[in-house]
Amino acid sequence: MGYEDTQLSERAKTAPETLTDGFHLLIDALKLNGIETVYNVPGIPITDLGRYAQAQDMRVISFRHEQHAGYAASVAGFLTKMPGVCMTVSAPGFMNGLTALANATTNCWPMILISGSSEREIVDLAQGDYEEMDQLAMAKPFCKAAYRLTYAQDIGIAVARAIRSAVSGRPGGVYLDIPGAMLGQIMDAEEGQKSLVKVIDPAPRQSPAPDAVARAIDVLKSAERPLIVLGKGAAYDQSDDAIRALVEKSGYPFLPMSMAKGLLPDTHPQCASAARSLVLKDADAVIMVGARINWLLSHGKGKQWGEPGGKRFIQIDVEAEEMDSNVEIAAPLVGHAGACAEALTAAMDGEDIAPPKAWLEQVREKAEGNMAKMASRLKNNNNPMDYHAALGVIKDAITDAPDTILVNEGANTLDLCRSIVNVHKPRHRIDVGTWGVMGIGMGAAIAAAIETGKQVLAVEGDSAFGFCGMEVETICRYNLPVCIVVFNNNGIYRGDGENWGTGDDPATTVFVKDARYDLMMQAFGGDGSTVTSPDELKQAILAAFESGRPTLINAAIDPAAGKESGNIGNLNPSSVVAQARYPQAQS
Ligand code: ADP
Ligand code: TZD
Ligand code: MG
Repeated sequence: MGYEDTQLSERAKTAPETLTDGFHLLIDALKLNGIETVYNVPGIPITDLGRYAQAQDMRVISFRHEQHAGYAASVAGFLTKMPGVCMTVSAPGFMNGLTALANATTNCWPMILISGSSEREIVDLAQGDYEEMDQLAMAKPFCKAAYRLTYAQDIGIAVARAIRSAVSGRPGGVYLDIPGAMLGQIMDAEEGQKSLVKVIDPAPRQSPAPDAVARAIDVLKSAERPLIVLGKGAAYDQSDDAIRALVEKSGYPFLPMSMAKGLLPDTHPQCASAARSLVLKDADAVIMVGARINWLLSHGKGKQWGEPGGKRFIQIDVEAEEMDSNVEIAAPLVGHAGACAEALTAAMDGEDIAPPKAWLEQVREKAEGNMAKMASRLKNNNNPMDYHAALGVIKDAITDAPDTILVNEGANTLDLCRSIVNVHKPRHRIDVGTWGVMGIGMGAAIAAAIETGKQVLAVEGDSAFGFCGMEVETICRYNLPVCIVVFNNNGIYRGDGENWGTGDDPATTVFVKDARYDLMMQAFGGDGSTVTSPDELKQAILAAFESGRPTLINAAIDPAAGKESGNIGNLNPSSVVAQARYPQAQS
């Protein structure tokens, strides 16, 4: 190495154009594989990496905090089926990005966190380098795969490996550690070019075996009350036509999980969202498509699911290990959602799998009844405005502009928006995902705007927004068509909580009353307004869609309208002791 280094250093003085370096090889490797956008926060040792990437015509979106850059990268992964890339500085920046990497892995979204790091020889001897941390070891439990680069000549293969790890099989987060000095290593430009690797077929399509498909058909033949549940893995697969064909050919009612809403329009006649309790309880055969039977579905057990053992499951998932995770799977179909859906649809030909009419009628009747009940609540003119009235306006706005990408987080703001606001197109709803994480909203909104160029409407609880609110500056800086509606009920779940002790501190769940979140947007040159009625909200959203400008609408919501923890209050631990001590405690 020593001899070569001297030679290259000599050449660097006289003919630098014949050389390349770690910075440029990394950029070239990403671009060669179709990655054109990076979400980052600059600093040592990656500031110049971002500059050079921009100079090489990559889109480099700089955030105010790495967590949101990371969330943006993960959402880009969900929307595009290519890993979203986030770049961070060492130790604290890396750790800020790690939450997003873990969240991406939990959601099965492909993402690569590239982080600068300190020199290994100093880290390994714990000699106290600038922002020292053994990042590779730290990252491993939080992602699907983690790699470290030591030599610039390995960048090509490492980036290829990272991309393949992120998108193949069950997608997830990948960590790529780049010690600062590696970026500065130089090598012959031609050799460097040759060292790059273009990933061929990064996520090879997996199809189920014919006998597995036949087993699934057998389950359907004996089903009286079949149901299809669509999850965000199905939405991710981008095989929208195959999923639609499965649903429509079978004629079965379908239930979309929150981010699968829009895969088929929520207004589709077979959509059973408004009869959710009924279909979960009474179905006797359930086809799960890219949806885990996890806490979001009560683990497939309990009252919600009716008689124990009363159901047989067919599960379509790219991850074989997912089968039998919570309940017995009668017919596992391991493969990509589209490939499995196609195989299952084709195998239905000539088989008696049609759903009994009585079941379809029962579901339809229930759904229509529930929708009618809801419709009247959405048109109320209560003062102060409640969630239902405000969401009625949002529902109409999305129906009139179905290309809008809806981002949604909060507790009541999330649960009510999910059930009230219809989504009409695949991958047009992004929310808190499997963890129910707060603070994903601005990263998601920015990624949605950058990756699709579409109008984004982010419906945010005031607490949820607080986790990521500083990114309104990022939205203004890049002049993105993002309209944020903050459902401002003065707090977490409700704005009327009280201190249960004798002190003067506010309750743990309340914020400054009647805060003006709209002024935050104005501070950076965007449009902001406060609204207190459904009509004002409607006008403000229309104006934002019309202008396409960064907008924040501070929507005052009745502080007493929300429920503790929204729809999942039952998950709060409780004790008889606590209930005896605090009469205010909810049982
Ligand atoms: P939801 O929260 O919408 O119910 P989950 O995140 O629980 O969905 O489940 C997504 C499932 O989809 C995961 O088990 C994952 O392995 C699977 N998955 C991811 N991508 C694909 C794909 N392309 N085809 C089939 N399954 C997939
Ligand atoms: N921290 C993180 C990262 N994720 C979380 N889910 C929470 C904390 C706990 N949490 C929820 O689960 S919802 C929520 C918190 C803090 C905020 C709810 O308040 P909101 O919505 O203002 O966003 P509503 O409309 O007032 O219910
Ligand atoms: Mg709130």
